[in-house]
Amino acid sequence: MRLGRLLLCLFACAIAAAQPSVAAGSRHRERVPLNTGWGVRQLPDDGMVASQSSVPPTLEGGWFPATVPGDVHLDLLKSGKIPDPFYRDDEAKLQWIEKARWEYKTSIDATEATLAREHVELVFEGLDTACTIFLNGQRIASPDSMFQEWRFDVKSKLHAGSNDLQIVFPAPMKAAEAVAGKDPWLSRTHTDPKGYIRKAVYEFGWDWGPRFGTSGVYRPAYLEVWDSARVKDVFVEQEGVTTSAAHLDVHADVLASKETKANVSISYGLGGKEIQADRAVTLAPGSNRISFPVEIAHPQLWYPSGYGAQPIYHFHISVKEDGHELDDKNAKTGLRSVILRRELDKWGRSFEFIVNGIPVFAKGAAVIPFDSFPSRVTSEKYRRILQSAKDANMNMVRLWGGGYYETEEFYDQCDELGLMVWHDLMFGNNWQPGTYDFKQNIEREAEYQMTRLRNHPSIVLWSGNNETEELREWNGNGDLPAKVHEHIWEDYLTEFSGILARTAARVDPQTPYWPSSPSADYEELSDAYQSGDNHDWSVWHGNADFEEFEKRPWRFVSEYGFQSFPEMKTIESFTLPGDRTSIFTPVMKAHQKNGDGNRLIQEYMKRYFGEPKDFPSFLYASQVLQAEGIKVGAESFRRKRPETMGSLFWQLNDCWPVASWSSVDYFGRWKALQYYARRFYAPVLVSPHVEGGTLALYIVSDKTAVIDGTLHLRIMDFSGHVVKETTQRVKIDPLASKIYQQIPLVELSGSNTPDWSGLVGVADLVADGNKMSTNLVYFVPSKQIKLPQATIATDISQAGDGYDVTLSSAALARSVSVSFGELDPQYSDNYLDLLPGEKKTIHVTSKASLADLKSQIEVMSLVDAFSSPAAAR
Ligand code: BMA
Repeated sequence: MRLGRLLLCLFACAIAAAQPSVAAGSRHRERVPLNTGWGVRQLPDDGMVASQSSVPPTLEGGWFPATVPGDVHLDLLKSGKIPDPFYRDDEAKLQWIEKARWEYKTSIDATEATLAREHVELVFEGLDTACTIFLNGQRIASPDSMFQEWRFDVKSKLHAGSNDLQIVFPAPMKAAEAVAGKDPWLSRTHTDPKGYIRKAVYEFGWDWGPRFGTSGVYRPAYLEVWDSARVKDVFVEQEGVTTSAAHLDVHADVLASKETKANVSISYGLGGKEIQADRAVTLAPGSNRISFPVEIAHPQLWYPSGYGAQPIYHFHISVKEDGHELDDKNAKTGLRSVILRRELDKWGRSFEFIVNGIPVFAKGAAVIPFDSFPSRVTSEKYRRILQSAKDANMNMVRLWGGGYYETEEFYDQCDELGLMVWHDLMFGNNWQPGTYDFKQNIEREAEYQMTRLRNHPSIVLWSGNNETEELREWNGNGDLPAKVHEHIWEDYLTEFSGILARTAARVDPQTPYWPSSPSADYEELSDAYQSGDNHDWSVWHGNADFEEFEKRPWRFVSEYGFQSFPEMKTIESFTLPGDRTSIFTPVMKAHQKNGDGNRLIQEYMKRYFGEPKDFPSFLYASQVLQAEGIKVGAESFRRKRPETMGSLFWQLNDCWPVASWSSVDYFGRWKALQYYARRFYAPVLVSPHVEGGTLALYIVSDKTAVIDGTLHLRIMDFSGHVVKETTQRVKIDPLASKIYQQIPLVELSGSNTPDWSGLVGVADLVADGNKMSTNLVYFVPSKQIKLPQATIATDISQAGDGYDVTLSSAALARSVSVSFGELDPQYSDNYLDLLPGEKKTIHVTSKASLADLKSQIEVMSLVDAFSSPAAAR
């Protein structure tokens, strides 16, 4: 018996053993996971795409183990057939995988009990992407979207015992081109063929991500059996929610295969069981909606982080026939009201999220896929990144439109952490096809995803796409013949302001819909009239100075950014020593996906700081540069409240180890920007700003109540000599930004010929004895600041689950970073400014010994990164 067939039998036996079976005599809906015994092999390129072949491949052998959920890159890696795709420049060597055809195979052990059930359905929650499914050699279907559930009635195609399930994945681009080829407009619109299959576009490479066009069963697969009726969905529609009452409609969508006399019961509450009700119904064949009106007096409301708690109410629906439970389903949600307020005002039309009646200034960042290989993202990874967002005082993340719809785990954590989700639909930076099939496909996708996700209180906006409306102005579309351009635009409007907007209104009426990011909903804009959200790429892509952010009249900034390198430990994960001699080595450039990005970082470095003395210093200084740049933007946008009501910088996370705009790297290590974000997104921020020959001390408060505090200003030189000091009692307005003190510069220096390059302003805001915010301001451009050499003393002592590292310096030390060589602890803070003579303590969570920490501690401040103080200027 040839090896291939032997391997297959081995798989089959393993399956029979492993596959749980349907309980005999049960009438309850059941699932039989299909996540064991999978094999995968490469198929010869037959030049055909799967949808054209109605018979499964018959050739022998070539199988190796596969994991479901998973994908072919990870299966090849696990079988040692390829090196780590992220290592050095191996990405380029692995492009053959995307160009190959792959076949996945397992067998389904169908028991008598399974086949005795009225309905036996084969369900795939996520197939990446275009493929053909065969069961016992029979073609079942040819899915073409990774964003929909695929469910097939297979009862008649199964027989008792072992059944062969095969899935053939053609090369993704081949499949896409085959579909594109059928579009009569393609030759005129030149629409990118990859848009014709609904696959996460980042897999084809992005300006922060590698190209790994993978294939596989990337979400759970199972058999689902049921009788008479099953609960498709439970939707908790929030008709009206205030602090005094919540008016809900709990809809149970029940699919019945025949007329069924049933009893539907509901129980709900914070604990899920407090209140019960039930009703006798006659289910008609097909989909039935049974709705329970629910009134909750003085509900506990769900608030974004920083405004309150995130209580979750639980709901349970059960459907019984003759006392037998046919199916039951849980649902949970947080009670809140969300409005996207867009009202005319002196700046144009506002763009603000009103949650439970509170105008919330959105503070956050964009989230991209957590890994190049979606199926291997763990809940720990979600936790590390999303908890990092909350710990940095963020209250919103924007799920960017070039990735994929996330797992329940992601949204559950956002619900729990109070992170609002601006949810792009998965359309990124490309004109989309306008074919009838495509429009049907995306409507099904939106219906499925919005139904799946609508109970998550964290989702506060559905946004049609990323930067596709914006394409109208650039990307050469202007060169297309007017008729073609008009046709593309008509399709765009039909899809993003028609089909998807209507689907959102029908499926999730309480969540606002926005056609695109950025967009002004097609309003004419001018400097005097601003509306909608903006992607401000004047800095970085526009090569402008950071100060450019301060000139912007935006209503809501949903993207702006600057790049940096990750820290040495992350760089070491994909390089050899020889790769780490310069940021321009081939391997370092292979981990920079934004073209000449490394040169742009260097150019800004010279513009603001100078040339770092070596490779490690460049890494460090790039992070400080990024953090200082984004700080200018974030503080300016917050000072502009209520004209500006949102700041979401690009980007929070990485999908692999890379130089990028992220603030937290692929391994979850915080960059300087994340520590800065915690400060510039603080609930109450003192933001000193030099403007109009004065120093204006703004205080921005996201608090809902007035705060009594003390504003303390010291102007000092870099050895701590204070030349001017003021203290002022302040009553801080809630939910507002205001100047609380403004002093002409001439009054600040305490000298007629001040050397501003040697002075710093320190603003402290204290309330109830706590320092709410501290911020420094310089009076000359960064490059002219005469930073002194600073000797930083460290004292490490055991404390709690780690150590306290206390830092002090006789001279001002900017952006002091503490690290510990090979050790990889977590830090309560880092990249902080040390004022002369003032101690600062960082708590380090680590299991290492005190001796290890003492021997490996490394402290660097900005001046140290440059060969001499002058160089830091
Ligand atoms: C915007 C984003 C992303 C991109 C980023 C940086 O375009 O929407 O597509 O990665 O800028 O260039």
